[in-house]
Amino acid sequence: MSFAYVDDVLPGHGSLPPRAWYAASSAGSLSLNGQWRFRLAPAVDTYDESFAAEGYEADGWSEVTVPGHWVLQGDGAFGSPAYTNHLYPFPVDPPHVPTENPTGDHLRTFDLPDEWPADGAATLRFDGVESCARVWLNGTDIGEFKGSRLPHEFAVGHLLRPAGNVLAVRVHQWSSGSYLEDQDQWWLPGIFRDVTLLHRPADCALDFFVHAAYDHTTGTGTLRVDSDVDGRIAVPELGVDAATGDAVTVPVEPWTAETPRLYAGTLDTGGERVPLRIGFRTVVLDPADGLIKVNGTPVLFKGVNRHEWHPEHGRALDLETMRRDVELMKEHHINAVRTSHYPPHPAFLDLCDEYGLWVIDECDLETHGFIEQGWRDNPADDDRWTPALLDRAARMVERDKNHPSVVLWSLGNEAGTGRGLTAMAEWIRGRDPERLIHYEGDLNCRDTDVYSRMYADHAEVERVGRGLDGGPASRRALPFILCEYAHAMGNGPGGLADYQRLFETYDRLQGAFVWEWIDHGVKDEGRYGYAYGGDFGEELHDGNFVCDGLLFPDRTPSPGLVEFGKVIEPVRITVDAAAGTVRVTNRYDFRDLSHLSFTWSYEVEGEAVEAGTLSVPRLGPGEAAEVKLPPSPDGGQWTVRARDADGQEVAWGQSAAPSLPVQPERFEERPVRAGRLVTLGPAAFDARTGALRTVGGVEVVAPRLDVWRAPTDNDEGGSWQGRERLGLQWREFGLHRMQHRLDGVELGDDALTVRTRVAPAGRDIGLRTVYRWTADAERLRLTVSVAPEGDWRIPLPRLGVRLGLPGGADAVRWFGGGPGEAYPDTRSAARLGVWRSDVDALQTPYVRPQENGARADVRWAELGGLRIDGDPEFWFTARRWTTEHLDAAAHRTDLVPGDTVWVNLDHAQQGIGSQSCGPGVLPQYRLTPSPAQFAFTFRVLA
Ligand code: IPT
Repeated sequence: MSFAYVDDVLPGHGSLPPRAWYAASSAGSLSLNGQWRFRLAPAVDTYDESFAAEGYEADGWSEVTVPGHWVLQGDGAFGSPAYTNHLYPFPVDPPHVPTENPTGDHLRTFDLPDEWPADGAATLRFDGVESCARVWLNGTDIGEFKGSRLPHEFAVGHLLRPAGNVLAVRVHQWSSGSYLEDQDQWWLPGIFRDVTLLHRPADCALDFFVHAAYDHTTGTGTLRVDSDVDGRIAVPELGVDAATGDAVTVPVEPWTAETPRLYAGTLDTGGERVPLRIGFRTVVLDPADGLIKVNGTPVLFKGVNRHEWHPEHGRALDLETMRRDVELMKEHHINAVRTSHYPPHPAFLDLCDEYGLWVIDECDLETHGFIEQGWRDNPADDDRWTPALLDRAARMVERDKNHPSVVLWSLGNEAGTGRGLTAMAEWIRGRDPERLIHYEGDLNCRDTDVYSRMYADHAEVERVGRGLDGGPASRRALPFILCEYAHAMGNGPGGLADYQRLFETYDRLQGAFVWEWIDHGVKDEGRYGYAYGGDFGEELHDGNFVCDGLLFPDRTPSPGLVEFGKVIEPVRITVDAAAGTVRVTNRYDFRDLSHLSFTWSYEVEGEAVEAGTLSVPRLGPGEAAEVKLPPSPDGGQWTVRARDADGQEVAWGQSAAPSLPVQPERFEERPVRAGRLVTLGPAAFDARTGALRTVGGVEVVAPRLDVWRAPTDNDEGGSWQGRERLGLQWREFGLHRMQHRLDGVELGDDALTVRTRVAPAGRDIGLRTVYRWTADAERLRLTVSVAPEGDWRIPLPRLGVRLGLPGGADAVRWFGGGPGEAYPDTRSAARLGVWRSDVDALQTPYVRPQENGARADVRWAELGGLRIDGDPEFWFTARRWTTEHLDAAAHRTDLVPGDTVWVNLDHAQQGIGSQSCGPGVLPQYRLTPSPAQFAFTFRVLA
């Protein structure tokens, strides 16, 4: 037995040269997906190779589903997933891997279908196996391979027989390839993409390269299909019927992500007809202005980083899940995807062609763990590894080259710098000079066509936009993108709108990709809800850093996605109520607005009183127009919406909120002492403490000052960051254990005044807090005055009061921002209106529980029989557990409803930022302690 291939730096032996992938053709194929016999061994050499021989009886073997990861099957009997961000989960000694190398032997038998032609050739294709596989067919060793998220094909025709074929695949979790696959994700071994047997008739297609350029100056497309096997190309709709290798120029409609026009065609090589979907487009880096242009027009990427994820199946995604991703992206106006950090299932790119998304296709290469040793021994800078790197580059480019959606090739992620990367770039340029090259890890941009960064803060991005970024001159000539920004871990990301303003202001900034699309939570209904790093007892792990997406693991959009969708909406609608006008700006790069219809509504107190349609001139990309609104009385608010032909809202805008009605101070009831109580209007208080007991008969847990929130992942900040980490500092200052000292309860003529000082043990900082209660016969008003004392060097998490209502409180109605959660720097999607919900639905179920669920700009809220009016507007939060419970919870299942509904009425909130892996909260969203006064009026609902 030889296992030298496992830690051999070379990529493999026996496979066919890589070539274009296509979903189907006239040639027959047989899916080998399904149930396979399976046996797991703790080491490469636990079992010999006899299982691959014909006639082997797999007695006592288990089964797994292919495609799939064995660690996600067998209820824990086949090991567990393990999560690390960048640390290798084994000793770093390239190219060696541990003796304890889980090895899964897979076996299946198959018969050829009756209609399978008797003549010869066939190819066995693996679309993805992690991380190293050795393959036998009918007892013959046909080769072995590495490169987990890349296809590998073998010629097997000579080995096939009509029935009883035995396919044996031995998969090793760890191999030299693991050193090249150190992406921030779960380690998930297995045959996780399709296995297919392809009939290869005589004169079948081999590899072919569809070149479909668009000339925007003439409106023509030029098609040339280079094919290893000569044949004919037909595109009936264009009247094209040409030989392979010949160029044909015809008038066409171009392909863009906004207008994904595809032409159906075929490649016919005599023995095989391959359907083509041709999109004509030309991508260049324009030397005149240093911008990435498609069909002559600069593009702005409004992108996401997409890992493949399914909460039960890991990276084994079915077509419906891929389609769901694309549909959700389109619904939220996302126009670009970086396939972080490996080529996706090839069918995903078909969907990108069809629905329209710009794609940065990224190679399956990351060596991030070498950063721990200052990049010494980095495979990306070691000639011995270069063949493996080139193999990966070729497998990606050859597989995906016929997709119009792919506009940039990315060499990989976080692989340092080095000769191997340069070799990849040179090879790619030679093979496909019609696309651009991306790589972020080299600040000198030696191999790339774009200056790409991750997590740069707003100020730096602005400097780059202005061309003040310094660096090598060659880099200054390049366009800029953020291949990662706005780390969407937990609550957030904050600051998206502020970034978008920069991207729209400076041409050189060609957009950005949110990190990342989906939380990689592993479904674990009973125990955790969703598991994250550490939940499987991993030796090394990075906790919930694996849950940092815009979608929850079950693909429910998080508030972050709703915010992102609003920030990047393709039409900007700005309503000026005073001028009676609305300004409509077309923010598409290619489309006019003729597919949209516009309506207005005029709302008073959040309810529409009048509505109508708005006629907006046909605006081309980048154009804007001012449109008159009908005359209206004062005091209301305008909402203008744009909808597509299906009635889907594509954009909206509101006029500035009308000012709050001034409440005349007619709260003249007198507080009266009655035994242990003080009564005041509809309320009763504890006479000793001044604490509110009841209002209009409703028992309450008295409101008192609250500054604490369960720190968000962005409050906590990344451990490696030198930045101010607020979650830690807040605890250090004791903001989670503030003490409330009572300094006096005073009964005045028309007010009950309670004087306090709120401060943490061990510190001299504090908040002088005065509660002034006034009332009329029905209404009770609380005015809170806060004055900070001492040297507050940190912002407050929040500033407001918390009170408790009886647990029966459920239905909620409010007039304010909604329908979803919002914080100072995540509030673009909140629109003013009257909203209804219930307490459970107000919660945002972050995989690791943390502060969530605030509603912005609330003017009044009704809950538990009470109506609360704010003066001024407030942030409203209600939950069935306390902030302390929320703070202590590690998983959703730790949150157990109690018998009180806790309500926070906040005058202010600290922003969210994106410091879980990026910049913190911008200065304008910081809650700096300063004197404040705010009021709430309570009354019982009839
Ligand atoms: C960056 C990685 O490219 C990405 O894979 C992911 O780990 C992300 O961070 C954080 O979630 S690397 C960053 C530590 C600079």
